[in-house]
Amino acid sequence: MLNEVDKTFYEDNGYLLVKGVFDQNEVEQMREGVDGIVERALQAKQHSNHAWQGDFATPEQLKKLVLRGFHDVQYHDAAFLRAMIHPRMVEVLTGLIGPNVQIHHSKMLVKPPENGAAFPMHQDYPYFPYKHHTMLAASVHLDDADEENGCLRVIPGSHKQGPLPHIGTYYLHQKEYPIAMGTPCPAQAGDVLFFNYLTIHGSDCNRSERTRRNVLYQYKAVTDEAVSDGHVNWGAGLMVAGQQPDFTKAQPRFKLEPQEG
Ligand SMILES: O=C(O)CCC(=O)C(=O)O
Repeated sequence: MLNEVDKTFYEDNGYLLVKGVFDQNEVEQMREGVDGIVERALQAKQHSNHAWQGDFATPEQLKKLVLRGFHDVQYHDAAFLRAMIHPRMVEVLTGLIGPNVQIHHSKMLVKPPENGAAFPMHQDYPYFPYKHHTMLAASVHLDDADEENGCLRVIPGSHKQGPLPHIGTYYLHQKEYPIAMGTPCPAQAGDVLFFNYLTIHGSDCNRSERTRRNVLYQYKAVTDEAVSDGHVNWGAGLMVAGQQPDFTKAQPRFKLEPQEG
């Protein structure tokens, strides 16, 4: 599925759109998965708005914007575990990262019609910095996305600048990096946009009458080591492709403690 041209494109630009990684049936299972999580969150009264805050929009605009987002979706629905280790996904991952690949975490995001929240331009690096920068996002499209419903945007080649100083809640200064500066990456349901965690990216509000649903997986090379990681997740380090070459590192770096209830 991945040829040398694709690999060179990713190396040069820091992103790659791969068409049709998931078929209609797989997309449908994930849509049901996302809708089920939102419904169960509502029942559990954990349906809060996850729209990013900051000075990239006026306080009035921010009040209206809505984002439904939850982490580690493979613990909610098996469709997301199947997608995480899907042979077509793994084929691309091994082409871009190398033979030994681990999951770091996953999340889903739903931008509802008309007021689906924007993501100011940022790198993912500050959230979970690693030494060798192998981390990449695989954003699985569950709906067709275009500029109108707030598709992802990237700044091609920006990963080559290395880590950049981010402000406050981890986004880049919007005067220097307005969302409009990003190249829109329209995609269809079933397509996956792969982008390195140093690639500057973001997305505009959903101004359409259509929902935009995505599931995003972060993967890394097994040999890449955390500089620091505030992003502790169940399941981080599961092998998605190849082997863990160091027996002593197969255990999570985190201590598990039982919780009340
Ligand atoms: O999918 C999007 O619109 C942006 C997601 C994003 O930037 C992120 O989760 O870091």
